[in-house]
Amino acid sequence: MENNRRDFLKKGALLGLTSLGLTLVGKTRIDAIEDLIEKASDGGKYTLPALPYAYDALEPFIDKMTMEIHHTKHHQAYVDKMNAELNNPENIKLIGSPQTFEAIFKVASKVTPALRNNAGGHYNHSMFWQLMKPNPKADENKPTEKLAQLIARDFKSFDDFKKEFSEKALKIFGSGWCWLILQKDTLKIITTPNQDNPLMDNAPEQGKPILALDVWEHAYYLKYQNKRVDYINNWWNVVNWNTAANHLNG
Ligand code: MN3
Repeated sequence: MENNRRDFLKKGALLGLTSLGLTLVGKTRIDAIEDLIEKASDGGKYTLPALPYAYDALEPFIDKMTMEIHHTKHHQAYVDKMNAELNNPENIKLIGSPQTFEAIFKVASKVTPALRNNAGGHYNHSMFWQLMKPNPKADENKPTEKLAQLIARDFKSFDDFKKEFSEKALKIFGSGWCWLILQKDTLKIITTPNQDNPLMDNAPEQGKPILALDVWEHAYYLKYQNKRVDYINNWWNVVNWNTAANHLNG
């Protein structure tokens, strides 16, 4: 964050105008996860980013009620609890200032479990919303250009990649996430439990997140009940490959 912007936010906080300051300075929609990271905070608070589409926009693959509850209840709760935990002296000492995601994830194994879970929850969901889009031509939904080439190089073909990703997502025991990550120059598929992610110091393998899938039951249970496999198969129709491609360069 630029100094003048940070000062502005600080002054806003002093005047009790933090949320107004963030609204005026920030974007109403995040185009990239970096925009969200930038909201981190010398006295500011994290806020729930707006969805980049309507709650019913991903129908029939993901239903309106699931999206609305997932965004306004689950994601909002992660944001609120993250903000609360950032005031915990134990966390303040470990993270330093500013309290960016990068700074938090670097010491994820040491901060309070509540901060690790809720900061992960806020980051992962903010990324997840951007990685989906309404798609009238769902059956043509594929990565293009550089990302398509890297997937073909590291997984043989797009179909092989989809198969491996879907199988790993299906096998996660309980709640967690499936990720496509860039590790050095290689694409890999990994999974994490709970709200952990590949940027955390405790991740089974670290790398830059390219694609993410939430397989918590709250992401699909209303429509698909116990059939996680149907949710995963349908989710491919709404993947936003442009966002994923942008993560390669981001
Ligand atoms: Mn979720």
